[in-house]
Amino acid sequence: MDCLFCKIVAGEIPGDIVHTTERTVAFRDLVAQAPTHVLIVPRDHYANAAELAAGDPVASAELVTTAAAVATAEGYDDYRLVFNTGAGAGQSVFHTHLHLLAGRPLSWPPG
Ligand code: DGP
Repeated sequence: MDCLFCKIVAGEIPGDIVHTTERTVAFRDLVAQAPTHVLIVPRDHYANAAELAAGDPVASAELVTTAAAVATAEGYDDYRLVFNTGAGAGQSVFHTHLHLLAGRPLSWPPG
């Protein structure tokens, strides 16, 4: 399967990896939208958050606990977690990824 994030997980292409767990890998977003912008992905390929939650609920929960650990490690109590699902909502890579954004004021609603 030609999947960018599978290749980062496998070490086939470089990623700025900041944290790993049994089921997840966290690496910095190439197009950072905040001082901390990290993507947390499952090691296994699922197209989106709902498919991951249905197929591997333990890994799904681990995305969130990994994001919290990264936020804490970077010194943030306040942060935003985002799953874009579908091209119309801004998803461009179809391997589940949780965006962790922190380090600047985050307005609501998002754009
Ligand atoms: P989304 O638009 O929600 O599918 O998020 C995909 C993110 O992936 C986007 O914020 C940019 C990031 N991205 C795209 N290509 C690469 C890459 O090669 N390396 C890294 N680290 N991030 C990437």
